[in-house]
Amino acid sequence: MEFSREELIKSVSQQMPAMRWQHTQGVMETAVKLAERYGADPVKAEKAAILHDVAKYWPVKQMEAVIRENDLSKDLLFYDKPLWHAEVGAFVAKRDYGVEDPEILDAIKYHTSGRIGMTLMDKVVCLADYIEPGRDFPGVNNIRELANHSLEAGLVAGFDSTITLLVSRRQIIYPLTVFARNDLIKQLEANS
Ligand code: DGI
Ligand code: FE
Ligand code: FE
Repeated sequence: MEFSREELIKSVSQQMPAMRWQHTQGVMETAVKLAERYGADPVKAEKAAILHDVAKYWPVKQMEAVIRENDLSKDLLFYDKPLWHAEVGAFVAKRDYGVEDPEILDAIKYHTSGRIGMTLMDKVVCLADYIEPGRDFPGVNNIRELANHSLEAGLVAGFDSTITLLVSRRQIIYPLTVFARNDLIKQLEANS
């Protein structure tokens, strides 16, 4: 069954603390704006935004089981747990919320890491996650500014901030994040 917008909002909001739901509402609003600005489908962008962090508060063991028992990237298990909710979220969107649209499912799946060849929808959701009004981290206003002109330039700055943070903490970087960043720079160079 497909959920209506209202049913989706009701169910997803109950699965997270109020703060995280507030973040999700910010991502919804920002994803719709970016979709309108850059020619993506705003209804689909909002739906992906509603669901993007649906698995954020799942117990680690439960996420691990879903990754092991289903067709999800097994290499995730070797990398930081904060990455897992993205692929698990896409799985949940399909299994529990009846979402079939690959554009929406991929935007959820790649919202944390990005990927090579990000679709317009992937870019809209990932960038909205970085710049929604509730976000406050060093450089966020610069990313907001860039996002007015270019999805790709905004995303490169977003991934740079994540990678810089991970490096400063001596944390492991998920290779897909680096591939996504490099690919976006290639796209910017190709269009300059
Ligand atoms: O779920 P959100 O907090 O809204 O944002 P997100 O889905 O972008 O998750 C960001 C978290 O993932 C942040 O705490 C950093 C962490 N993370 C760990 N390793 C990596 C990583 N993020 C990326 N992009 N790449 C990594 O290698
Ligand atoms: Fe997330
Ligand atoms: Fe998020």
